[in-house]
Amino acid sequence: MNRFLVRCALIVAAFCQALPAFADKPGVVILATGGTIAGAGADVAKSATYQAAKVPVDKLIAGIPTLADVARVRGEQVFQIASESFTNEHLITLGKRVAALAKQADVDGIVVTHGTDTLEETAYFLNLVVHTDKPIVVVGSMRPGTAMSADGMLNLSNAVSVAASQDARGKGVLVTMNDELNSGRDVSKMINIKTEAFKSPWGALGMVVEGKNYWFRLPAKRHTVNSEFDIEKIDSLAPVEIAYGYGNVSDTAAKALADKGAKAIILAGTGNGSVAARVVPGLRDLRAKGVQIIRSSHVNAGGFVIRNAEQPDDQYDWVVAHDLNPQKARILAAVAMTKTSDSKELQRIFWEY
Ligand code: DAS
Repeated sequence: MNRFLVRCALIVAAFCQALPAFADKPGVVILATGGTIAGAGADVAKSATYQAAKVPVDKLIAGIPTLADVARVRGEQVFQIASESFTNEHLITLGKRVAALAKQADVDGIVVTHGTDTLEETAYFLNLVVHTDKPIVVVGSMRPGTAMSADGMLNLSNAVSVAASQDARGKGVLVTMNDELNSGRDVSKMINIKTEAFKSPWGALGMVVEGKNYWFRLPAKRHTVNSEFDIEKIDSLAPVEIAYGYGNVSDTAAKALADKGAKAIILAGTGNGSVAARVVPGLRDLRAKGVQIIRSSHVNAGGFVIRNAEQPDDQYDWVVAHDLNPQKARILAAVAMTKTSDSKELQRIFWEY
């Protein structure tokens, strides 16, 4: 009997000895949604041929034992989909879960694992609607974990260390890919085949190297706790669609989207967000019927669309998306139009966010 009691005492002592270290560590929740970071392929030599959204979150966590050195980590499988299949409803569900977790005292940071195709949209959406200064880090990977030189393990490890860090608080939603710290507002996927796929037109905020954050700049636009939009008061997003601009374009797509109920059309325009002269009358008809027309640019490194440059926006009562690419402009318009349909208010919002 004595030997049994001694063994119990030793176990309790060991647990108490380890407890402060474990209890002292920040709490990080990983919300998994799918994508390549959860992808699996049949061949270690295949980094582009695989199936996304296969590996469950607990397996992702188990695959990186060192996470426990940084934080008390637990996972939730919110979705298991390729991110090209995200919908507005997915955004709302995810946003509400992030906001609820951010309120919990035992949660110090949140990581969202996500496909890379629409990662930039989700990151921007969370940046706009989740009221917390705790780190929220969105992360994906360009290669599945089954491939040589897979990038997901380090990307996820970096995301957890950033989410667990004090100095990442109050910087808005962050994206950690390829050792960089990018703003969820600015970053977008610039190419679909390199591990260095994500770039911010105005530069990364910093780097994360061996678990340490190195900051070089801070976000300038409103986000998270300074946002006028709150996911707790949003149950659906306004229907906003995108019409692509190119040589020989007509107003067919914009009109068809409006006929299907779009409350705003984002013009993925050429160059300065330019609009072909033959398309303007049809767009002005849509504006007269109450549809918002928002000019963005589909130039690759990010547009810079300002009012009344090549289009008389004041005369047409159109809005400009400034430096937001079309897919991010859609997110902002879809959120903003849950509160206003006034074009001047929308323009203020596009300047501020
Ligand atoms: N289909 C892509 C996606 O889920 C895979 C990826 O790159 O994550 O976004």
